[in-house]
Amino acid sequence: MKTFTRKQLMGLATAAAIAFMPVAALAHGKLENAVPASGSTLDTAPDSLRLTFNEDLESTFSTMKVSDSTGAAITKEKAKVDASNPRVLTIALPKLSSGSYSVQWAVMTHDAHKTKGTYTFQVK
Ligand SMILES: [Cu+2]
Repeated sequence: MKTFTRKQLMGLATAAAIAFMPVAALAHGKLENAVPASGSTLDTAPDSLRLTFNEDLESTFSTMKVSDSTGAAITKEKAKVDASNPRVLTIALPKLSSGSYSVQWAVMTHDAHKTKGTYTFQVK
């Protein structure tokens, strides 16, 4: 087995520290929970979507869009930050027929970090 010199180990530690820095930055505005969940198949169509993040959201810059399998937007209402929990973004959904739906979200947290993501769910 190869043994490392002290200098090599210091170099590795520095490289590891640099490698982890972008990961820490990306942790801002992280989606922690989604209802309906990513990849889920639902027996009953949900009447709203609820996304929970790890930081408080800035409502003006936090949006959600839901599209059907043809890519057509099905949400008419705007996403809202929950009045009782500033980490939660909700949106009302019209009556969904069976099919696959994709959710595109983009949020800005109170410290001005922006993140976005996409996930899908299905209605039986
Ligand atoms: Cu942040």
